[in-house]
Amino acid sequence: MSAVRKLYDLAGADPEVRFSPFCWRTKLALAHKRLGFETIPWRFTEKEEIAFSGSKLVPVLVDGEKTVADSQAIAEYLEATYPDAPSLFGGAQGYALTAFVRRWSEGVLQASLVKILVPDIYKMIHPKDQPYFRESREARLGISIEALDAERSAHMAPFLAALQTLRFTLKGQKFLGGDTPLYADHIVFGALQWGVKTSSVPLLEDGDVVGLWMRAVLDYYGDRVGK
Ligand SMILES: N[C@@H](CCC(=O)N[C@@H](CS)C(=O)NCC(=O)O)C(=O)O
Repeated sequence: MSAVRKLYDLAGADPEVRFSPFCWRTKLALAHKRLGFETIPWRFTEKEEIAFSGSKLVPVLVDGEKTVADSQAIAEYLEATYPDAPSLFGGAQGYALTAFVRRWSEGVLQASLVKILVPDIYKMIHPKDQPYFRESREARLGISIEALDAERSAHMAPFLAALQTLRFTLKGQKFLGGDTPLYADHIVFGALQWGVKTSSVPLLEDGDVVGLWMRAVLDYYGDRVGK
C-alpha cells in the first residue's frame, strides 16, 4: 500500500494553476472524508500518464491498490470505503437529491460557463495542449475560439440567470447541505472555482453571497483541500 493517496489534477501552463471543475469537487470530497492526498499536475494531452486507469480524463484517484477514475465514481467509492468519516451525501435521500444538483451544475451552470471560459482557458493552458484543446472544443461547441471570445458578453446572461438560482438558495441557508457542506456544495463550488481560476474578468461582485459561500466552503476544509 502506498502511504499517500494520489490525485491526477488538471493544470495550466503554470503547474500551480488547477482549474478543473471535476477535480475540485473530488479534492473537496477527499477533504470532507478527512483523507490526506497529494495532487499530480496533469495536462490535457498527457493521456499516457493516466492510461493505467482506463480513463482519458481526470480526476483519477489512486488510493493504495485501488484506482478510480471519474468524479462521480470517486465520490461513491469514498462514501462506500470510508463510512465512518462524514457522509458526502447525507444518506439515501441526500444521494438522490445530489443527482439533481449534479445535472443542474453540469447542464446549466457549467454549460453556460464553458462559452465564457474557453477563450481564457485556451490562453492559460500549456502550449503543448493548445492544438488539441482548440480542435476538441471548437468541434464540441461548433464555433471557433476567436468567435466565442467576440461574443463573450452575449454568453453572460444565461450564466447570471443560473447564478441567481444559487444566490436565492444561499440567502436562506449557509450551505447547500444546510449548516455544513455536502457533496452537493462540492459539485457547485467546483463549477464556479473553474470560473474563478480561469476567467480574465471577475464573475462575482465583491460581497456576493455566492462568493461568501465559496469562501466559507474553503474555510470549512482549511488546508486539507489545496489551492
Ligand atoms: N465525467 C467526468 C468528466 C471529467 C472531465 O471532463 N475532465 C476534464 C477536465 S475538467 C478532462 O480530463 N479533460 C481532458 C480532455 O478533454 O481530453 C468526471 O465527472 O470526472
